[in-house]
Amino acid sequence: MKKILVIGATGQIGSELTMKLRSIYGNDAVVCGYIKGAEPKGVLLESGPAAICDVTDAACLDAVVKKYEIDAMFNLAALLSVVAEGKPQLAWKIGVDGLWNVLEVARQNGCSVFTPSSIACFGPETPADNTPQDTIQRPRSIYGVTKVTTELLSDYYFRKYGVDTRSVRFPGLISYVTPPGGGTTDYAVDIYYSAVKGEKFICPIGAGTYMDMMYMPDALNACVQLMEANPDRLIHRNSFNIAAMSFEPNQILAAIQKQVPGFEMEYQVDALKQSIANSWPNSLDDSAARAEWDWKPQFDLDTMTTDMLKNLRAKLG
Ligand code: VAH
Repeated sequence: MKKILVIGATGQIGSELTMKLRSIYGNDAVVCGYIKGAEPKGVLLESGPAAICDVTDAACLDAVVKKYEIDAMFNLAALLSVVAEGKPQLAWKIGVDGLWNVLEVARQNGCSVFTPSSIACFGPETPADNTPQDTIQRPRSIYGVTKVTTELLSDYYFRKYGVDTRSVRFPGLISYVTPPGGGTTDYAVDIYYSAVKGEKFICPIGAGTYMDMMYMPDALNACVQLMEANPDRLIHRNSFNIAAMSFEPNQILAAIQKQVPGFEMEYQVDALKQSIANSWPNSLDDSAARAEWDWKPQFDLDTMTTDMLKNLRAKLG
């Protein structure tokens, strides 16, 4: 990768991925792609080039790719699971129609493409524990439906046109930098904010509900490592299971209480979030990613908790 476009660069993943890519490839090598109303600010704006880049506008996308001589695109444009349930057609328009534009522009301009999938691509018929790399995918959420389509369309463009498409199935991502935007796993970020603010946390996900989670630094490493992997080693492409930890709300509460004595939580289950979470796996088998491109997470629940609390205390003063 020499000249990179991050589409959705001001979102939860994009804002940190853009800065990580700039630290590796150089500030001017990474273009921050954004849409009106979600303009970059601060260091994201000041540290390198930025361009309006709406995945639903193929001509706009093509012009940006040509202007900056882009050879790799990270397509992070999507509505997350809870928001998507309220706007299913928009979720499809951004997630799938938008992907068609990204893949066509990539085909015409010789770009590689990373479009993340999610554990949301699985459904209740999928084996829930140690979910296999290759297994049934019958998601119940529209977000999951767009993610399965993302995987199939990205593999199609690789097989039919030779477009270098790669991706991972992200679990819930936890970060102190940019708050999450409307996902089922957002509780695992919000709980840290409550702990640092000294507030009781109201948990919308029921006790005993396991979901795969990952600290953002590991997720960002996965993006770069996979896109830099030797293509001859790749048996899979779209999309790799990756895993770091799996926990239920009482376990993240206990991990925080070890460092914030007296921190309390109360359950007020959100029916929509709970129904989505119930349809997702409890844990994933990520042996294919480990074998094909040496995936290995660095953070577990305790080390993530230490780092989250330290950085949130600094951020929130
Ligand atoms: C969501 N954070 O909750 C996203 C993610 C696996 C979860 O895709 O919708």
